[in-house]
Amino acid sequence: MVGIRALAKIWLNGRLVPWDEARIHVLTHGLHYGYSIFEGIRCHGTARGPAVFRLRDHLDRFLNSAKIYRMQLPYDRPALERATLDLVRANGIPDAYLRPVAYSGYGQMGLDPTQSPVEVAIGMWEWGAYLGDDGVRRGVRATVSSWVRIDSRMLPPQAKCAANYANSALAKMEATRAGYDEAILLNAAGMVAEGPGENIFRVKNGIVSTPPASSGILRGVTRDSVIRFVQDEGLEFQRTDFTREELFTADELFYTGTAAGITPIREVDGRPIGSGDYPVVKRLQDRYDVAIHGRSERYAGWLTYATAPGPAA
Ligand code: PPE
Repeated sequence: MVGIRALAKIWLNGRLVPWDEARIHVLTHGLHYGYSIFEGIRCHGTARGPAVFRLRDHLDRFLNSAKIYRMQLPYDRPALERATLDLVRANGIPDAYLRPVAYSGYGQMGLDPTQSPVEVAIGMWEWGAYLGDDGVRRGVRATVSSWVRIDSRMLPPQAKCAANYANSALAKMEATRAGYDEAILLNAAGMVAEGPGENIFRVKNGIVSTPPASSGILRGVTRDSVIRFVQDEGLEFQRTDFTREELFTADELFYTGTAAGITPIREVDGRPIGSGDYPVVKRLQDRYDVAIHGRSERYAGWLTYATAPGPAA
């Protein structure tokens, strides 16, 4: 089952290579021990050509993930920015998902990853809404997972490390096998943390809230954008923990993420959320749409255009 359509190129260790040639050895160290960090970034068609959304912020998080894991990346942020834009241009697809990944490569086995070379790649493919277009419009059905979100005493949740996603995959499979669309994970203190691949927000009596970074979440770039949209909409915002029962009693709940965009949650464990229409979510979705497609000066600083720079004026 191949879910992704091959594009022309992948960026691998400093070069654009044909899609089918971006291969690795089965004894790649990171494959065995999860020592791999990654990012998820989107690029969208705009009136000025493809634009990558918040490229710098994603790459900063990538570099921070590397730092946390003592991974020496052979490329700095400007080099990774150039590589990303080269890849977008080479593939000629305006709307796509970009996946920078760095991992301990083929060299040594055993737990110390620093004995193997660090490999860096950027993949790109067309990826629709993570939880479906219908989910974005009508909301998804969520369940509170029996799996507890990892916390920073076990694995640093703010490093986007492949190992964290074993926890996410368990929660995701549990949810979908039980007939739900997505999971909600609580942290070790029993408070709401996030989805397996999304942050979560709650709206109650006009106040929008989301768990703080200290609740053991990935500090999402979309979460950060949404906080700005909430403020620009003149809505009250709080970074605060909430409990499972506060999910049930919310007026609106929604997931945010690069893959998921802004996706409302229509039901949690069989309890319908709010009235079933999403007035706040819709306002935030509209702002997000305007921002990613370069239709507002207000958010112009978040876009990096992939079009080749013109001749100096
Ligand atoms: N929490 C987790 C655990 C997470 O993986 C993501 C992104 C977020 C929150 C939202 O972060 P941000 O994308 O910066 O707003 N999940 C990525 C990977 C999804 C996948 O299945 O692969 C993503 O959305 O790109």
